[in-house]
Amino acid sequence: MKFVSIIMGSKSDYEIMKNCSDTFEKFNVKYEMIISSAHRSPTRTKNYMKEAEEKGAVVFIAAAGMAAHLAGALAASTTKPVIGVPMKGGAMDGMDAMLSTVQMPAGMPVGTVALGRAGAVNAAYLAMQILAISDKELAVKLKEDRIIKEKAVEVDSLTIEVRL
Ligand code: RP5
Repeated sequence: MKFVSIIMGSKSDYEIMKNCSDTFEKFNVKYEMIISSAHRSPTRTKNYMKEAEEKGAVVFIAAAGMAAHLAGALAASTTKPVIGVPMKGGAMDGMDAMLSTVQMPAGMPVGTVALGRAGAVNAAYLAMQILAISDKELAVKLKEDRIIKEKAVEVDSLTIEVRL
């Protein structure tokens, strides 16, 4: 069973990361979601990651704020793709998490997405695009979703459009 694993550093990350799991629900993609911290529960994080890989996790999504080391810590112990979602909050409102997540050393990638809701949603889309390489049905769903989004732009425009 292939699935995506979502790990967040704190319950305070859940409100944003629900946008990630909701996106998987919308596309009927299997996922697991847990809270585990690189700093507060390093053993739980390490053990979960090993178990998840054994069970079939093919992509990991890690969300953390402040000195955000969760995605990097996961990337250190797997060659599966790791997507990092920096969380807003703290004294620097996410700039610290964004730099901590994105600035990985060469050879240890973390695909870092945006801060906030867009990042949580895009983490799911990026994971699905990875899965869709070997899942034709999902690839079709993602293409259909793009068409829906494109049409929505035109529909939205029509409600306010002014042209000469
Ligand atoms: C990080 O510290 C968590 O991912 C969270 O974004 C941030 C603050 O955590 P809490 O103090 O709200 O639990 O590890």
